Amino acid sequence: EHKFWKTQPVPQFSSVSSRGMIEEGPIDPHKTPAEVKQEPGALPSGFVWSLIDIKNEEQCREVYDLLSENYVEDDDAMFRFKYSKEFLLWALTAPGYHPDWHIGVRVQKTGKLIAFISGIMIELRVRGKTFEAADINFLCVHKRLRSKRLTPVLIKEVTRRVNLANIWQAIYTAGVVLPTPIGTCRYFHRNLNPPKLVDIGFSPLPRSMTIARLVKQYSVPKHPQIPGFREMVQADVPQVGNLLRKYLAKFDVAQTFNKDEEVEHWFLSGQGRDVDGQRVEQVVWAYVVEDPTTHLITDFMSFYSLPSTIMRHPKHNVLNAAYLFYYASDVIFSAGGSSDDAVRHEHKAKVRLEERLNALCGDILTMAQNAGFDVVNGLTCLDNNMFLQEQKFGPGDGYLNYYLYNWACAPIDGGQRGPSLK
Ligand code: YNC
Ligand code: MG
Repeated sequence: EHKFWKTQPVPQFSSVSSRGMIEEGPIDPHKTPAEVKQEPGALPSGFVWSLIDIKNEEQCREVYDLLSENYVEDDDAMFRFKYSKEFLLWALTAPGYHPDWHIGVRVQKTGKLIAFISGIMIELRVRGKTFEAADINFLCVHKRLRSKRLTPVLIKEVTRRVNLANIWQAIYTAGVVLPTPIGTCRYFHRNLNPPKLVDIGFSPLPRSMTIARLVKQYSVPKHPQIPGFREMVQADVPQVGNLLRKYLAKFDVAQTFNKDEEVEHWFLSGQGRDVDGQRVEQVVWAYVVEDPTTHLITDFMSFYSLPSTIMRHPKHNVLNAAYLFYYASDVIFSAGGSSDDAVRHEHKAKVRLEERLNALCGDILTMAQNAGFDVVNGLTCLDNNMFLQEQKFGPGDGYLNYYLYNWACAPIDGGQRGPSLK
C-alpha cells in the first residue's frame, strides 16, 4: 500500500490518531542545496526530461493539448477540465516563479509531450509559522501511459528542483485521498443556466419541477446591487492587498500575499486584453466595493474561469464554469472571545460579515451571468459556508483534499483555509 507515499515526508495514515498533540514543523530536517542530487532522476528508456517554457506559445500549447485530453475528469467521465492557455500562463508565472519547476517528459523519438508537473513559489503561513513553499499543480500523465509508476518519478524530480532552490515544503490539492490530507473541502455549484445544465446532465430536473420554474428560481439581477460595486483597477492594488492580508490573517492556512505584485498578478493580470489584435481569453475577474463617501475600498471578491469539456454530448461541448477565488471584507470576524462582551461583539461582526458576503456573492453571480458563465463553483473554504446555501449553491459530488509536504500539522477545518486553482 502506497509504496511511494510511505517513503515520503508526509504524515502516514497510521500516525493520524496522535496528531492532536503534534509539534508543527518539518518532518525531515532541512538539508542544503549542495546536498541535493545535482542530476535529474532516471526515466524509463525512451523518455526524456524537458523543461517547459510556458511563455513560449508553442510549448504552452503543448501543455494545453496534453491537459485538454488527459487531465482531471469527474467520477462519471462526463466532464474534463479544460484549462485555457491563458490560464496556464497566469497560474505558472506568478511573481517569484521558477521556470525550471515547469517540468515535462517527452517521447525521445518523436518529441511528443506525455507528462507534466509544475510548481510555483509562494509564501505560506500555517498557523503561526510562515515559510516559502512550492505550490504543486497540473500533474498529468498521458492516458496511454497510466499505472506505470511515472508519477513518483515526476514528483521526485519536482521535489529535487524545489530543494535546489533551498525550499523544503510544498502545498498541493487532489481529488484522490493520499497520505494524509490536512483537510478536505466539498465543491458547491450555483446554477446560472438551468436549461443547459439539465440538458448535459450536470443538474437533475426534480420530478415536480419544470425548466421554466428552475430558470425563475435561479435568476439573478441584471445589474450589481451594492452601491460602489465596480471592477477592480490598478490603483486599487495597495488597498486590496491590505484588505486581503488582514482578512486572511484569521485563517489557519493561507498564502500571505505579502507583495502587492502578487495581488496585481493574481487579480489583474490575465484580464483578456487584446494582444496585437488577437483576442486573449480572460482568466480572472475581480471586483471591489468603493465606499461612496470615503472612497475607501471596503470589500473585494474575485473568480476565475475554468471551463470543462463536456465529453459526450451531441449539442454542447464546453461547460463555462467560474470558480470563486479570493475575497476580503473590512468586517473582520473571528470567534474565540471568552467574556460576554467579546462574544456579543463577535456575534454582531459575524452577522455583518454574513450580510456583506451574501451581498458580494450576489453581485458576483450577476457579473458571472453577464460574462456568459453557466455555473459558479465554490469550495467550502474561507468563509464560504456563510453564503453558499443562501446564494443557492448546491452541494456536489466532488471533494478536494489539501496536503502539505514535509510539514507536520494538526488537522485544519475546511473554513480555515484559502481556495485552490483546481
Ligand atoms: C496525485 N494526484 O498514489 P502510491 S492533482 C499525488 N497526487 O503512489 P502512477 C498521486 N500522487 O500510492 P498514474 C496522485 N495520483 O503507490 C496518484 N498518485 O504511493 C500516486 N490523471 O503512480 C499513487 N492529475 O504513475 C501512487 O499512477 C502513484 O499512471 C502511482 O498517474 C497518476 O496536480 C496521475 O488527476 C494523477 O494524469 C498522474 O492518473 C494520472 O495513475 C493523471 O502509476 C489525470 O502515484 C490528471 C490528475 C492530478 C491533479 C495535482 C497535485 C499533484 C501533487 C503531487 C505531489 C507533490 C508533492 C510535493 C512535491 C514538492 C516537494 C517539495 C519540497
Ligand atoms: Mg504511470
